Amino acid sequence: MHENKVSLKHPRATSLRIRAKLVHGFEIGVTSAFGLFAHGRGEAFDYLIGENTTDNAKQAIKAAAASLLLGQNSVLSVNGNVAALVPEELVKLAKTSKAKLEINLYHRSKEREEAIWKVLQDVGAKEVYGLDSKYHETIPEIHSERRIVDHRGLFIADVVFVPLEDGDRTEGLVRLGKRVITVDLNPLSRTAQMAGITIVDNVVRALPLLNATVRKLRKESVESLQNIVDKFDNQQNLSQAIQHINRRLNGLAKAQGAQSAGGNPE
Ligand code: PTJ
Repeated sequence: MHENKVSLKHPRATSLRIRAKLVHGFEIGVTSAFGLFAHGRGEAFDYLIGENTTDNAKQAIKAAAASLLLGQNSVLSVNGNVAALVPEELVKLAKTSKAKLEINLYHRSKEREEAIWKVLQDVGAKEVYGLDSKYHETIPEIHSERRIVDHRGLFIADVVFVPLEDGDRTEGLVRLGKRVITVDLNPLSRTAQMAGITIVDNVVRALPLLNATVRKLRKESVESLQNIVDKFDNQQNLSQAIQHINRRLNGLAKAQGAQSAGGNPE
């Protein structure tokens, strides 16, 4: 079903429209079948979070914006899920933060790379790295297909934005000394735990906010941007994300209990 066919009156219209975008991405060869599973896991966490951008996510977004602006060589890594969900926002972010775009897939295939490149081109991307094998370089620290990176992009990057990432690559990139920023609805995932900055939010809500924040911070001095990054503590932020879920579930459990008439009627 195309996203426009989802009735806006449906109580879960937003969630269904996001699903429809991913299914469309799958049908045109952009998203992998594994990407649909990954989305299901994300959806479950979003349900627990309350499908809203939390204060701790906003703090992480601010630190991410400052970090991208500070990077000498910031690279936004594009996979099949983000290409289906937020292609325009990614291309905008590359422009506003002067970052490069690189297609880097876990379930790598030439066909998917080409399909993603087309989606990015359709929304205004002029240059995308990762496609030309002439520039391919292998990072031994990474074991998946993601170890093949572009010499002009991820290989030399100091700041890398890797939304919806797998734990192995995050670990590998951190080991290489890169500043890793991720978006992950699961605060317990290995990626969320390993990254330098984890935005615990749905990528469809986080990206527009990240773009707006980059635009707001663009004129700030290097010192002031550095101050924002230095003040950010990812472990504390993740702890707040987990506490948020905890509080929310406690509140819901109490409200549920209050509905009880007392005892199980025979
Ligand atoms: O396109 P490819 O081949 O590069 O593959 C992309 C996927 C996402 C399939 C690949 O990176 C993968 O397998 O990722 P994981 O290890 O399943 O991790 C994805 C993480 O993203 C999980 O922790 C999910 O909870 C989270 N997630 C899923 N959907 C969203 C999300 N986080 C934010 N926003 C979402 N919409």
